[in-house]
Amino acid sequence: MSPQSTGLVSPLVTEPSSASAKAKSGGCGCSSSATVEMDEKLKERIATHPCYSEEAHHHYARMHVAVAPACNIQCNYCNRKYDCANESRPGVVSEVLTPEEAAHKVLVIASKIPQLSVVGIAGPGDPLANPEKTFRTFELIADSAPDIKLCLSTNGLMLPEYIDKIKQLNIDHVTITINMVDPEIGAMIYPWVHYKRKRYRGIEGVRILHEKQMEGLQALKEADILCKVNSVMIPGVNDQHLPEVNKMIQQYGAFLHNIMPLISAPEHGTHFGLTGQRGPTPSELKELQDKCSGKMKMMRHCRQCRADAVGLLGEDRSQEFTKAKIADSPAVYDLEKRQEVHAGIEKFREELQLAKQTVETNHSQSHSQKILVAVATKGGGLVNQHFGHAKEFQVYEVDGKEVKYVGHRRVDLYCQGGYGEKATLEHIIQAIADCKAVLVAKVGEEPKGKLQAAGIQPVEAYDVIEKVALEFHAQYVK
Ligand code: CLF
Ligand code: SF4
Repeated sequence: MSPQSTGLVSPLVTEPSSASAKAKSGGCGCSSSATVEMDEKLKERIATHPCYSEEAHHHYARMHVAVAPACNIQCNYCNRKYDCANESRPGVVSEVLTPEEAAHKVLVIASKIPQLSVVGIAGPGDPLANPEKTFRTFELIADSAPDIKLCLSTNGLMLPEYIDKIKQLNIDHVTITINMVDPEIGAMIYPWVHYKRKRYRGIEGVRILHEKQMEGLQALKEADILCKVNSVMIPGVNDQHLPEVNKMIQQYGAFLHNIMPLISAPEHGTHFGLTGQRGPTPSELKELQDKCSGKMKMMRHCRQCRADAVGLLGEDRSQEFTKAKIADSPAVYDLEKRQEVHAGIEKFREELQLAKQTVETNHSQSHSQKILVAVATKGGGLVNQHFGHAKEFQVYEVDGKEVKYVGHRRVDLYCQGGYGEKATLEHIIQAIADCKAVLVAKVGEEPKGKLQAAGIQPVEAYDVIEKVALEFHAQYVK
């Protein structure tokens, strides 16, 4: 199919001029979950946060500064000693920074990547097990880069102690990782907890952790700080239990729930990796997320970032900004330029929204058959990446009128310096085997044939994701 293009080109994602430009677009609803009422003020608070807003993650970047090496608990899925630049999972980091080095890095990156909107501290240990370093870093950033949002991710053990400090520093987004509300289940995840100079093993420690997590969640709500809860889905351990976690965190006032798959492999050296504990399949994960998405907003676009991640959520540019590479870069903070770039993004988002509404009107089909489609995108809410250049495919569920983001599938690059890798192509096809189409800017003849043979229709376009997806759906149901 050759869909008409909306002509939208993201201000931050450039593409060769061959990209055409014409008509209209649509399907709104790429919201990450069931419709949850949100007032204008709340929308504004999350509008540029790439994790709290699925829509924002196409346009705005985040970075993590790894200033917090110590941790006060042990999770059976964590081994912070392991580091590989190609590995992207929480806890993993190439180098730890001092608060001063971290603040310098933020200024350098904020000028090089002006769409940076959020700085988070997420490890490599627990930020609140390293309170001086964490809060000093936030203070330095707030002083020199006042327009950047501050974000914190913690296991929650020390959260009740630091609510006032968090509020005082204007940290408006806090994540707690809550994997259980039943300590019996928690005992299969946490072998020990170190609380106030004492180590508690087994269920005794898990009880303290659970109490502090719930206390912290409630205190965040009372302090009007937005709280996201991350939960790691561990098949056979807490997968059946997470709906109960979802229910309880809702009652305690969490804003968003992010259920992530366990990442587990023997070479990570974690307890779960070494004991052969598997992670969930994409369909198991989606089923659980769907089950929990009743009244609460679910996050489905998490990329399980490294503790030193930099860039849009789907990309990791951390290796471009190592200590050695930025040591001599000047820390110049051009607030005016950043504001100009953000204004450009907002203008583009408005146009994108209008285009989506038009398509929604034009595509209100009665046919509600749901299908999955995979999308190659470099951001901007557009189909704008070549098949061979994709390191991940975003997966959308499409019916006659709605296009809903449901997850992403990481893959190896197919195009290796001008030629395609046969084995890689097979893996990519396996990764998106449940999709009826793959929407790409371009695809070569070889992969095109193999995709078609596997029942996945390659669709070439350069346009708004929702528009291309809805047009394919219309054609598919015919
Ligand atoms: Fe970082 Fe986390 Fe803040 Fe985002 S990440 S501290 S809320 S700025 Fe985002 Fe990364 Fe998922 Fe975290 S994609 S792992 S949810
Ligand atoms: Fe690792 Fe984070 Fe668990 Fe600490 S809380 S053990 S850093 S995953």
